[in-house]
Amino acid sequence: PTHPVANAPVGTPPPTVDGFVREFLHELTSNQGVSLERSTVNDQYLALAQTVRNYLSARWIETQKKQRTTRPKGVAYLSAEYLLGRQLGNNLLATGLIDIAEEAMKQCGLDIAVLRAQEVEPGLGNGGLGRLAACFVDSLATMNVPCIGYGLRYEYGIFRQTFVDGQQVEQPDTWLALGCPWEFAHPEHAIQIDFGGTIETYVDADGVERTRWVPEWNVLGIPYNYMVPGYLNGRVNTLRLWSAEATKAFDLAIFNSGDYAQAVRAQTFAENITKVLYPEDSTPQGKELRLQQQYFFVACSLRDYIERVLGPEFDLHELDSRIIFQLNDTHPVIAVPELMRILVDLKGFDWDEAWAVTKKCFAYTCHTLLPEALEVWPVDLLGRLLPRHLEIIYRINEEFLDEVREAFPGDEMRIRRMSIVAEHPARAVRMAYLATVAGCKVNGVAELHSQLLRDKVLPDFSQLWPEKFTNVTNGVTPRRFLRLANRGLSELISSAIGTGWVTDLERLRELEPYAEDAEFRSAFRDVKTRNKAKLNEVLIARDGIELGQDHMLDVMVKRLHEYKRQTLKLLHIVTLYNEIISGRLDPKTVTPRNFVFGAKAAPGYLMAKQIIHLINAVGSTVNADERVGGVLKIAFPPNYNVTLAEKLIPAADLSEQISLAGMEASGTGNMKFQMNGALTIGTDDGANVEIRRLVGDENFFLFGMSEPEVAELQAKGYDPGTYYESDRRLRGAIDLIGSGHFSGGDRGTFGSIVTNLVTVDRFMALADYASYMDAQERVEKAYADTEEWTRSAVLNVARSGYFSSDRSMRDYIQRIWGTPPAF
Ligand code: 26Q
Repeated sequence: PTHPVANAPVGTPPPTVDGFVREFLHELTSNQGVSLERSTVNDQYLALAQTVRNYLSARWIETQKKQRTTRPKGVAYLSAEYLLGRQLGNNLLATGLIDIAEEAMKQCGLDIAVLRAQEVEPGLGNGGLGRLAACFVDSLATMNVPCIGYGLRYEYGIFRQTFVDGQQVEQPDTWLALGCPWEFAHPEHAIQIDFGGTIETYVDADGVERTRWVPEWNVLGIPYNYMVPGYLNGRVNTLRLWSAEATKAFDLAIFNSGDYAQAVRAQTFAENITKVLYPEDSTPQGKELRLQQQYFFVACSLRDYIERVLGPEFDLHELDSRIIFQLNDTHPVIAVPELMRILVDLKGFDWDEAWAVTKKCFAYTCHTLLPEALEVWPVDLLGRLLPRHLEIIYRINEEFLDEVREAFPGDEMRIRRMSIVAEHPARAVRMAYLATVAGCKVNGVAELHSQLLRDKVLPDFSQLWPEKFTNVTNGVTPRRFLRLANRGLSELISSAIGTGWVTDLERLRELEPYAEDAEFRSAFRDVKTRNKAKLNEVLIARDGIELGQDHMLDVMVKRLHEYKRQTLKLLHIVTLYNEIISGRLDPKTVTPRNFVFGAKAAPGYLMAKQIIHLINAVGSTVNADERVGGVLKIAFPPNYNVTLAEKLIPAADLSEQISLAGMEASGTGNMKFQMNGALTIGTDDGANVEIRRLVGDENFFLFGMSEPEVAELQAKGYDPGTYYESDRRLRGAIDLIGSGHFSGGDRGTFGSIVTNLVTVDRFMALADYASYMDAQERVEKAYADTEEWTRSAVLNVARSGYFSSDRSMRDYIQRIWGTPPAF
């Protein structure tokens, strides 16, 4: 093998191809119950996965054994989403078994690529936030930091997107249908979780008045464990996802009443809690089931950590010496009153004691700036589902507001502004405020975002507690998104600077001199060309999509949101098209380009769905128009997911990061593209700011208003109509859409997009249009100079080391967690 094999537990012989073959055939016969000759690809995939799982589980047990003796402080990452992507390739990489497994499969007459393609990725997240959680647990394992990731085992992950007549249609994601070989179910460790009911006060044995919760119903939380292996270091951390089932007690009571059908319904009711991932990633609807999900996983996780990890002997006054709970956005914030309830109601702490502990055990990461994306729970809903928690929140709020009164005497406006409980339009709990009050630290996810968080979203809080606020810029794992997804580039890099970069990405700096090396640049281009060819194969097989040959690959992949401005990208394309068909632009002078989109719209987000329809309509019209001569090709493969990202990103030349400045908290796709040698066309938003600072202006296509300029234009009053009136090309593009040209002559189909753009344009696409078109012209010029472009691309890779999620984890450890690596 060309790669070292992870340290095995003492006494284990090193793996060999023969041994691997034996183990694989054993799994096939004993687990799948089939012979190699009669086995299906799914049997073969499951047996291969099982073989890798066996190898990892030995290390997993070792890791836990060590932890039980050393008792280090660990991280509990609380996240409602983990967008893991396929596991097999990653686990082969982490164990160093890739080459052995490939050879072993070959000896069995199998192609490992076919087996790997059989895996359905666990899509247990919406987008950036869920993928970030997956990158973070990968990095922590690789950096030898003890961590448990806690979350939800949704039976259906993010929906599978299909297009019917260019419109999005959602299908359920049945990721478990063919069996998931990576999970370890532990029904014997089920935890009962209560809901509803009332609270009552009583006098305890010491004559102290106390409160208790008399719940009305409950469910069981069943833990499913997943292994999170570090890269070639023998550590295997745990991801523990909870699945809801009906409790026996619940069933029995109803069975005893003789109503069998009702009892079965009760079961369904319980199982509903983890049935499906909510596909909204902004403007959360205050859905009761969503709150049930949040409390369910958080209550399971706290109980699990306190009772099973720490055990009954542990003195909970010292809780912060053993754990920090990192809140991935506000989704798990109900953990704060839950910990208070455990300490006060169940463990007999007095309030102040409990609050002192709680405040040290939580830290909060915010991932948004959009006001409508801030989670708020109506008081009546919270009171119905979690009456005791609501009461605890009220008390936290009272004491907090007393503190504000003391700091700002007489400032009643401020007190009303800062209250955790909003009074208008309806009484509701502001989860971000609760998280900020309870958290020992609050962080944004890129420098600009953290600044805006302090200044615009939580200004009163940052005045009160300036030292609470910090930044940790996001990162992505170089194992999955470079080493695994781009084997060609990885090998080229390693041939130049060795393999150390995989766990120390700043070493990519050593590539800088190679940007000046014509031979290296040529090899670099060959890698891109091969990645493009592989992408073409995938798109043909997957969707029957044929891209243009020898075209620039321009990619915009991310959730569909108006603030991300897929419409601005469309206006660029439609402008080029309109200029060509009206004879003002000779297609022979246009740089041939493939424009690839990938985007899911939340099912209830109508404008987003219309934009998807428009992208598809423009695509089929432009692709079929002979006047274009094939220089513009638009592709919108459905169901963009982690698996497709791993194919698209390594092939890309140009990365589109074009959100309105001040709207994208960070972006993480932007980092993956840079790492794979795409150049960015982008606004000064989110982590683009840091990307540009690192690669330099000459290696980045900046356009558009800055955040302060956006704020200024907003303040003086924005009128998109003036841009429409005064810019001929812009007007031409918008009018072409409005004319029905892309909708069989029907002006109504995209009428609301056009009207919205010209009259409202909340995210100011028209204001940035001219600047974007300019930047695209600079892109064309730059791309024409192949050697210069490659030089820039190499420098982009060389300067991407900062965006490793290993660095993000170091920053969290230093600035927030105080957890030393446990070597
Ligand atoms: C909340 C309540 C109810 C239903 C759904 C939700 C919900 C679910 C998911 C709200 C938000 C999300 C996801 C947000 C998200 O992905 N944000 C992105 O996080 C990335 C990682 O920090 C950033 O890079 C992106 O800029 C940010 O948009």
